[in-house]
Amino acid sequence: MVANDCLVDSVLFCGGLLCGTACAVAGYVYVAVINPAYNVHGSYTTPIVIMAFVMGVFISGMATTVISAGTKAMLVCITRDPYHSYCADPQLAKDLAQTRPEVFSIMSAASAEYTLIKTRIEGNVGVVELHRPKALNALCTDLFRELNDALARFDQDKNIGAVVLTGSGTRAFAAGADIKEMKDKDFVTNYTKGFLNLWTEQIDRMRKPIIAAVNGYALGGGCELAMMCDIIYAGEKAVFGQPEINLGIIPGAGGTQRLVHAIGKAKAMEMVLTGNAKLTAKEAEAAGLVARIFPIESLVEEAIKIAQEIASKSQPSVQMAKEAVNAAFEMPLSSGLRFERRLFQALFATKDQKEGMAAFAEKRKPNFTHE
Ligand code: CO8
Repeated sequence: MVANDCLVDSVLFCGGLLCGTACAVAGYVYVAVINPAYNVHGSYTTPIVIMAFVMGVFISGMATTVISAGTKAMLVCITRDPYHSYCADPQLAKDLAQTRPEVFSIMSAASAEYTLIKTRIEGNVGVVELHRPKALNALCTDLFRELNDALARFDQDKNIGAVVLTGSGTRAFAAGADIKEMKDKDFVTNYTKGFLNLWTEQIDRMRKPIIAAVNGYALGGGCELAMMCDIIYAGEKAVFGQPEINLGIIPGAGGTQRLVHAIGKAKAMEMVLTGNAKLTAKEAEAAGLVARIFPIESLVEEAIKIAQEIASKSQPSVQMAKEAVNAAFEMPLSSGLRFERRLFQALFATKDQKEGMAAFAEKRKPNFTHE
């Protein structure tokens, strides 16, 4: 960025000088050649040339503001990298991307720089891999900063219809929150700084579906992170557990709530109170926590395939369907049914509903435009 900024500013500075010189030459030509009668004593030449130069620089200065903004915006579009081509302070840009994701909506997460996660795009699907293999992808503040940033960008990217979240390697999705980072925390700081709030805010407000592909351990915060997603697929060796009680704490991001909804009170209570009762992939599937099990080597590929299928549908319908299903956790049945009915009725205002039904009647595939 700094390099690009310097380049842009140098070009504009030279442009200013050139513009000033051109005006000075024009002034000289006017008083000395075109209209010498105006300057009979020759005494106006120097002041007029100087004034013309100053005016030229001033005019180019005003133009600079406009051109500079335009040029830098163009650089963002071309390089698709606002952290390093747009803003002089990459950390500031990252903070801004987190608090104001819409500012970076033209950018894709696939081109951003991360160290604790890896991202890529496969067709219309954004893929995020938690990447701390030596710590079994333990979840720390910096990892969540990157994860939230990537998710916000995928949510803003209109070419992305769904996201797959997985862990690097085959041993772990995530072995929980980073115990070494957490061990010295205290109540007052946790409370006043809202520990965990920032971690979970972005994933909670995602409009697009997220599929968790759980390849190995999903323990503590890892299990909770998987449950924050909309669908969980498991590799054959996946293990789900809430071992927090063994550390003198309890689950803090859904382990006592979402788990109960997913597998019922008895199993959830056993897992949370003993910390040692874990679910294998098969048990998790039987209990309803996991939608399907795949061989470990094809897990992510299969998850991406299903995410691509979801991404190929009308995005307004997919997002409303997600909202309606999630409402079942929050609302009494009668309110949930009313909410569902309103969304159902509203979808008849979309072009995709017309297209979907016309395509069925004409025996062809629908071409959704997400409008
Ligand atoms: N935090 C930090 N480091 C970890 C974690 C963790 N949660 N889990 C594993 N590691 C590290 C180990 O310290 C070890 O590092 P090193 O090589 O430097 O010593 C490395 O990963 C490999 O681990 P092990 O040698 O222990 O590997 P094993 O195969 O012997 O055991 C286990 C694997 C069973 C997963 C074991 O590592 C373990 O029990 N880990 C801790 C699991 C746990 O207690 N998780 C819950 C943490 S508390 C929590 O998650 C609170 C949730 C808060 C909300 C979060 C919101 C999203």
